[in-house]
Amino acid sequence: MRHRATGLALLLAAALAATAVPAATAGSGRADGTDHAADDPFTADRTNWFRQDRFGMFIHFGAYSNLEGEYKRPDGSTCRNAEWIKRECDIPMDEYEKQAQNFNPADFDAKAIVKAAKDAGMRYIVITSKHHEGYAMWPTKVNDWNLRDHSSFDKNRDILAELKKASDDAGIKLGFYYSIWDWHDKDFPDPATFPKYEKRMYAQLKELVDTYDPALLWFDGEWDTDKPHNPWTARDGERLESYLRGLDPDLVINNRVGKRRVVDGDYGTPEQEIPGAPVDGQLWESCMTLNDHWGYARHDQNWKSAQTLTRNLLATTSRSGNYLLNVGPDARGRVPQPSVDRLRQMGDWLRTAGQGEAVFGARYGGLVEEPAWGHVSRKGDKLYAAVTQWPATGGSLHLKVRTDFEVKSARVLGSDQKVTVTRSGDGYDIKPSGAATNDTATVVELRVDPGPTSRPGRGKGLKQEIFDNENLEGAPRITRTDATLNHSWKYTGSPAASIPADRFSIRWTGSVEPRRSETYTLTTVSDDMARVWIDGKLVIDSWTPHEPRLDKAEVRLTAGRRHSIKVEYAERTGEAHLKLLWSSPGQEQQVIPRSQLYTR
Ligand code: FHN
Repeated sequence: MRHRATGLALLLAAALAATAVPAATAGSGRADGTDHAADDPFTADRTNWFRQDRFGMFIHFGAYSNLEGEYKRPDGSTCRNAEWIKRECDIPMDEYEKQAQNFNPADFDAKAIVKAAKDAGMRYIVITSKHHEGYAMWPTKVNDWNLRDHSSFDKNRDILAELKKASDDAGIKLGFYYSIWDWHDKDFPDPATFPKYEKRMYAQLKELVDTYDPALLWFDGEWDTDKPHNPWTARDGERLESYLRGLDPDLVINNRVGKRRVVDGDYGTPEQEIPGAPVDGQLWESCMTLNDHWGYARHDQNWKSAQTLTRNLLATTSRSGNYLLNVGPDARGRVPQPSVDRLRQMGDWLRTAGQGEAVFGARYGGLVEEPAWGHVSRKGDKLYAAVTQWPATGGSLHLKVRTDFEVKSARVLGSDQKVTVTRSGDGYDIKPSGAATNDTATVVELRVDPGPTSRPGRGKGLKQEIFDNENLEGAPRITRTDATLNHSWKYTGSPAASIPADRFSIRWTGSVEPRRSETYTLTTVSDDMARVWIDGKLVIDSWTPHEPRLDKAEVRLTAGRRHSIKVEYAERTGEAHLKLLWSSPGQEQQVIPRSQLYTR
């Protein structure tokens, strides 16, 4: 846990941070030997809360909220939008600033908001600290375009501090959304002056980290766009991510810190959609609105039903994702009652008969294919089949297996009805004897024996040979043991101080020992080139130079047996990344751990 700056320390920190010079503007020197892959987000203690909590509240709240989704143009016409209203309704900046001067969210009640989140079963909150409009929702020292200095709000209040205290008191994690894209800062659009904006952005982020100790930073506004032009690059993202990890190594950071790619940050951020299967190569979180707008829009009463929202949460969990569901407080800071009502209904379902076990701490079912009649998540030796289409009387539910496992027992949460489970064709038939318990999803809990998993190995890693050329030519410059293939050298890093950031190559050799006998999916995340052999067979061939990308192969492995492995990698110029992950029906996705890798 980080210390929290107060008073004078905060002022000093802001002054120091304002002079913080992002590495790039300090010269283009290469930091050879730097590897930005601090850990494996799939297994790191740092990300454990994120992988267990599954369900969070997004809050879009800013000066745009003061307009409540509607702007009357001088010609008398009405323009509707929410957090994009300034841009989409072409509101002149001076007029936008004038309306913000009247902003007074006096009814913002952090305790009530945190209660609404808890009532929903939400475990973390992410609030917009600064959206594209550039308006800071905390008393930043960096400029006066903020809720303290430019509003009619009580100048003794700090809503982020109020939310931080309420969240801490309730045992809920707090994160901040921060938009890189800034419509207000005059230095933003021009690449020549962008570094001045960047310094201010770094200073603001340091204020947020030092003052409120957030668990997570949710970046946005990273994409190539105009009006105003957005100069942000992947290299800018590398610098920012590195700076933030230096401020707080515990931070969880999303992939929009860079350019929303599999190599940026800790997790992917699909928006208004739920991926149809587990996402390869990165953790992920789907963010979604309750109606059709992120910011408050008085006219938008198109609320999703609690049934839909709860089923979305079940779908997300069953694919090892998180669900970040948004509320947009109005001009007075109040969360709309239809939002509060739906969130409470979701929480009621989660609290009933232990149905929340299918979500909290649960993940991709793995052992079975996802059925058409619902979603299957796994937690230890339990599978939770959340049934959204209950069978007709006498009917059964079929589960297609992905590996051999045994069902030891089955029960319906919240009902004492008998459930029979029988082997049938390519899987199991689940036959309940009674009715569904509710109209959202009835959960059948299956206690399973997932089959033999051998003890962790005693491996120390693979033999690694590093060449100071891109063709694996000549004698290796460095030969050593590499514990895991989990590397993000990015633009400025390299495998060792003696190896330049460009034009190097690596060969890893040895053996890999699986803990289960089943079909494994090997996944590489690479830039520029990579290829993998297992037992002498080329299974991944991505030997054409490429941007960061994923490649996968399925290989049958036998528990306890050491399968020979060879991995080759080459970096030409630009970014450099190489990760090797595996997953199987009984093994959740992770960077292949050191214990299962041997130098011979
Ligand atoms: O432009 C923003 C939008 O206003 C909202 O904040 C969403 C939420 O993730 N993100 C951007 C659109 O992708």
